[in-house]
Amino acid sequence: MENSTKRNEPLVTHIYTADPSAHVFDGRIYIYPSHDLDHEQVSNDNGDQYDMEDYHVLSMDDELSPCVDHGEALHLRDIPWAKQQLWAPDAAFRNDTYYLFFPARDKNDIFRIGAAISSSPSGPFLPQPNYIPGSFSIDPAVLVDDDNKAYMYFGGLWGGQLEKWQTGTFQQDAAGPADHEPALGPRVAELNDDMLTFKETPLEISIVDEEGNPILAGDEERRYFEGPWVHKYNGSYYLSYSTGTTHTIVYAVSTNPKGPFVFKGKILTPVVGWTTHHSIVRFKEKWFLFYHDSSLSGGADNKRCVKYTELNYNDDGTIQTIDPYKN
Ligand code: FUB
Repeated sequence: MENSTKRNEPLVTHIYTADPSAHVFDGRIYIYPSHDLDHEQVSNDNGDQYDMEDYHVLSMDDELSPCVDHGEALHLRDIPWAKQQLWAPDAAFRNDTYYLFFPARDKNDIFRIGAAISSSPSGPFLPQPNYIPGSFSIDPAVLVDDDNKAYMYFGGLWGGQLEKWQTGTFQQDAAGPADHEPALGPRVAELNDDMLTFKETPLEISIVDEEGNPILAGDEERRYFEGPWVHKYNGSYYLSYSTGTTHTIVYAVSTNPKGPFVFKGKILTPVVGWTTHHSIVRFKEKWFLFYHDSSLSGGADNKRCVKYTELNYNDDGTIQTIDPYKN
């Protein structure tokens, strides 16, 4: 008999999984994670230890019900433009089609974002022959808004190469802003109706404090690092992300899907392992945080496991901070 899923425990233990993007499709929770390989790797700042080659889709009937692995949904060998490193994916449903969005290094070692399509939320997904024109960096997250407009959020520092795109073209040796300068923001681009191309040149999102001042690059407790996710709650847009070097999931709020977003606070305290990456989804009147840590491998940065827990709001719309290791 399959085991039921428990809060704050790995959804699956037969493979390593990370970077969960959760969605409700057809009344079921689908999770689109990275699939970490069981490789011994030395960690470096370029993220070479994250050498993933395929994606598996997971799903659950309900909270606490067994988590099903639907098997390989897309493999690197079938993506014509991609060379290596299938990092954090996301999925969306529109036009009666399921779309899988994913970053990978192209043949020139530049991270791009690709799309693949399926008639089923569990795949298999058929990749497009080329990456999305004008895409770069990592960690796509797609919001299909209530008016049916779709926005892709993306970008990540260090191995994710966002620093190299400050001029709009790839600059191999570009460094990030100085500590006293505004931090780099994630990018957002509205998608065309085909969901396979950008409607516009990606825009840099501004994240500001309560006084409207930009969060600075040296403010590592609050500045954007990677892993954007946008959800709506009571009509406001919540942008949540990883702070990278300080290992926290934080969030900022806006009335506009393109910002500016006002920084609010912490969602998730640091987890076991260097990276932290999450998604937020509503299911049957409850809100859930899907996240990962490295507990299943005893702390190996590149062997992570996806977990979930409930997320709660205060009356003023702020999110209660979660420490996943405390009851
Ligand atoms: O899994 C590879 C990378 O690690 C992701 O793209 C980042 O968000 C971080 O979790």
